[in-house]
Amino acid sequence: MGAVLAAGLALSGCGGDKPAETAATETTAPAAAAGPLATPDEANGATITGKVVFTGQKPTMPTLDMSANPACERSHKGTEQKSEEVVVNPNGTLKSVFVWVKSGLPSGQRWAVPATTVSLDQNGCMYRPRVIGVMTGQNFQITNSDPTNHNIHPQPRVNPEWNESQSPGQVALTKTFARPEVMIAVKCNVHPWMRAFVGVVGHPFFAVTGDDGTFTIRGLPPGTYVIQTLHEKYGPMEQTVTVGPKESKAVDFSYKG
Ligand SMILES: [Cu+2]
Repeated sequence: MGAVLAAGLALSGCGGDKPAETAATETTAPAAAAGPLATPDEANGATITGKVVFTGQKPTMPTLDMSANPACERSHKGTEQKSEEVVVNPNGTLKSVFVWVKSGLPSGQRWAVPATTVSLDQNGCMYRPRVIGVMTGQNFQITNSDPTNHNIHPQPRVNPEWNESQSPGQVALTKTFARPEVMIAVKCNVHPWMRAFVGVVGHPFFAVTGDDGTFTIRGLPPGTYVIQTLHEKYGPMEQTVTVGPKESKAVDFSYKG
């Protein structure tokens, strides 16, 4: 797919009447030199599943004080919004853990960017969800469901920093990050309690734990992989796992808190 795209660009750029120049452009194009883009092999690839267990004393999260912004406070209709820095699910697992293949993929392999757009909403003056994963170059879309202004301010170390405000009902912002970076913290300049995290990976093998604390990574080539989990408070954990074609293996992680 990448080679086709590169050839198309080379042809349109040269007008079609200079074949020698076209050929030279194709062979020097980085996309052509790096080989075709791969996609996860859902039919014959391996699957790594697991859950992230929390074994420690469940921490008490503070109630967020939204009184400085009545629109935010009203959106919770009198119920308390706790900090979501740590969310232990009812089944004893940990929510919002980023899980990714840290190493072990074939070196030099380039991966197609998933066509899906990842959503990050501002709702009740909270980022929903708190943690998202995107591949380098993959679109993610930021929406504002609140009747108040927000200011989205990612604080990357490797990618360029930006900061944009978004008013109620404003059209969604569509963004990408070009370079791998796990994780990028996102804050809101208006509401200091708002926090999100974006894991940017150079391939499509990542997941985020939800309300059941599980994750599934599908379509991996056979190989030996380092799987890393990352939690914003409890940090990283790693395990190594070897999978064959069509093989499915479970790898559970356990945070003590
Ligand atoms: Cu905000």
